[in-house]
Amino acid sequence: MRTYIADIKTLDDGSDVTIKGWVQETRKIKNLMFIIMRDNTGSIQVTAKKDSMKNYDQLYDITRESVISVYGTLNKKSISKSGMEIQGIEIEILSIADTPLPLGVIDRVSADFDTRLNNRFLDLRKPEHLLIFQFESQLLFGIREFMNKENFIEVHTPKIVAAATEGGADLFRVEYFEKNAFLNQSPQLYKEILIASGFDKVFEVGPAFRAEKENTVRHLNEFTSIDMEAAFIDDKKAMEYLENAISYAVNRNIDLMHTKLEEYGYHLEKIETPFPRISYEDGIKYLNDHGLKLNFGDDFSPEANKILAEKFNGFYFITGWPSDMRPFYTHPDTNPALTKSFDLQLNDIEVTSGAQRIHNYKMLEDNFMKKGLNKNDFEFYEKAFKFGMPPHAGWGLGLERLVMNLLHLNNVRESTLFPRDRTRLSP
Ligand code: AMO
Repeated sequence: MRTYIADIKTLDDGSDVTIKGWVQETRKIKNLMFIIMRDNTGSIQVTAKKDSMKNYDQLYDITRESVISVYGTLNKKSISKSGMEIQGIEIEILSIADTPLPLGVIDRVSADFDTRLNNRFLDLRKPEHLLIFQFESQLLFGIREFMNKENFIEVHTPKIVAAATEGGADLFRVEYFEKNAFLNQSPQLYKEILIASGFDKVFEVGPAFRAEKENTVRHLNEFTSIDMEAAFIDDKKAMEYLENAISYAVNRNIDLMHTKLEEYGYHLEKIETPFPRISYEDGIKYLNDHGLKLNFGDDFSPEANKILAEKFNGFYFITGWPSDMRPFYTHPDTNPALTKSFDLQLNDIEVTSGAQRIHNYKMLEDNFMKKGLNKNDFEFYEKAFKFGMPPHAGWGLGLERLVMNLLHLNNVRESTLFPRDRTRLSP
């Protein structure tokens, strides 16, 4: 029976245990060796004595990052750092690591990012990097739990599609037998079709593809989008679902993982709702009062977002974006120059976009015209609006950006296992 290293502390002194993992470091004194061994829950010292171990000579030459299985006795009165060690009885070598390692797992000096990503399997063995993805996994579990309690149906929509969702320029083309197809930029059109299908409340967690040429610390060409769409709600209710889902999941993660996060230098504070809201127009005014020169219709530059981040310090919504700045499916406000839309920012980075959508067929047709889109390209989508489409609203939340910001990482690639960016397609 295997014991995980983190669980060893719950066992009694003198218990027999079997642990499995990687050789992190060795120290040798001829007839005695100390192995610091690591699994994905922690590390512990193992002692091996020549006179009691058949394969001691092989073990003596073991390389860092080799994989072993240790059967031994727990000593809780050890003078090692953790006050515990395993006195090895049998140590099986399962896999020998080559030397030199392309990347050190416990080296203090950090390698450059490209070397790390080229050897991502080793980079991810670092406990502080593994923790990012343990955090992400739990966060997603919390969001799913919240959505489930709210009666959302989790769905999976196609990723090979026939139409651009979020604008024609940023599409990856794929050959689809005799036809041209694209990798989907967002499940937008499909989640709306499911509203016409009477699903009422849907959410999806899946990949989204953007052929954006930007090479910044917040852009990926493939990211994970958490999307939701619900019938008979407006933009305000969609914002409530969003802030409640995020605060539920983040606060749950803090309860679960606080000690471990602090141990590795990730500081998080519990989140309170409602998040502050500022309208686009008030945002422009505020920024102009703080030295910028912005006009109605201008996007918020990174500098503008920094100024707003200082004001709000955490999550905040920017609501009521101009129609010209939002996609064709966005519902106009009473003033048709504005929309019933919002972005959720975390500090100076956008993590979510959302809106109430157009549900009136005629209004949708007009908007295709206004935005210069060919309605024939959207026939499969538009059809769903002709035969009974409820009012609806929703949002799309970028998982990697959310995790990056929550953990104060300085690059979205840190919260992506195998990032796809302008120059990287491998591993
Ligand atoms: P939008 O295009 O704003 O909206 O995307 C929603 C969220 O997805 C994340 N995101 C990205 N993350 C990493 N790299 C990228 N290149 C990237 N592009 C987007 C961001 C962003 O806030 N259909 C709408 C959503 C909706 O209205 O439901 C949409 O896709 O966190």
